[in-house]
Amino acid sequence: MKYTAVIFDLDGVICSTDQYHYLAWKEIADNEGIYFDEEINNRLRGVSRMESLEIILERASRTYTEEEKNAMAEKKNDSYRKLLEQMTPADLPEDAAKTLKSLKAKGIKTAIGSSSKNTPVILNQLGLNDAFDAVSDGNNITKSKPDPEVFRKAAEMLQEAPANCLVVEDARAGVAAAKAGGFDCAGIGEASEDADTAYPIRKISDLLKII
Ligand code: B16
Ligand code: MG
Repeated sequence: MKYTAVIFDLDGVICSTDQYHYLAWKEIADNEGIYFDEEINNRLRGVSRMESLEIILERASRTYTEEEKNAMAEKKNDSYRKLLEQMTPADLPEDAAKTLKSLKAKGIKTAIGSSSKNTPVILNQLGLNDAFDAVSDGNNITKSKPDPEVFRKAAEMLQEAPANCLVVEDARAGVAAAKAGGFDCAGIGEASEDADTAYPIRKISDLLKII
């Protein structure tokens, strides 16, 4: 067996909360008259909330105080949390559910490696509270992707060396984080086109052909 553990990114890999991030940021940008589109949104994947705001503000016509920025980030998070309330276990794609089950049956350890501080809320909404052997997220890191901290902490929790863990990502920042931490990476969506992605995949169950 090439890998003994899989570390999953959350937004854009296990679930489609990336769309909710987009809608919540779009509302903030529109209120301020700041240009924002899907291409800019792609740069926010895997990046922390405050760093995401800084990327959005690159297109702003004025500068914002720290107080204003904190208020905008809080407002975005409130809208985002409201959107998360609609999520139910039915929003867990069947392909992801099936893959998690198969990995467990093969004795492969699984973890979450997400930049999101809302990870516990999302896992709860999806009925995945006890689905992973470890959860490393925005609440236990000081630097977000492309820094490898979130994946290193996940590997530590699993008591596995990075070389034994496969990271699954949808974001270029996440692929860079995996590389910096010494992890091989399977990339889905935009991350499948990244030169540092060892295994481009189309769907999560493609992992079962790699492991
Ligand atoms: P929050 P991931 C990331 O999650 C998202 O991709 C990114 O867009 C977001 O800004 C970040 O979480 C922080 O999220 O505001 O909920 O703390 O892709 O690393 O699972
Ligand atoms: Mg992601």
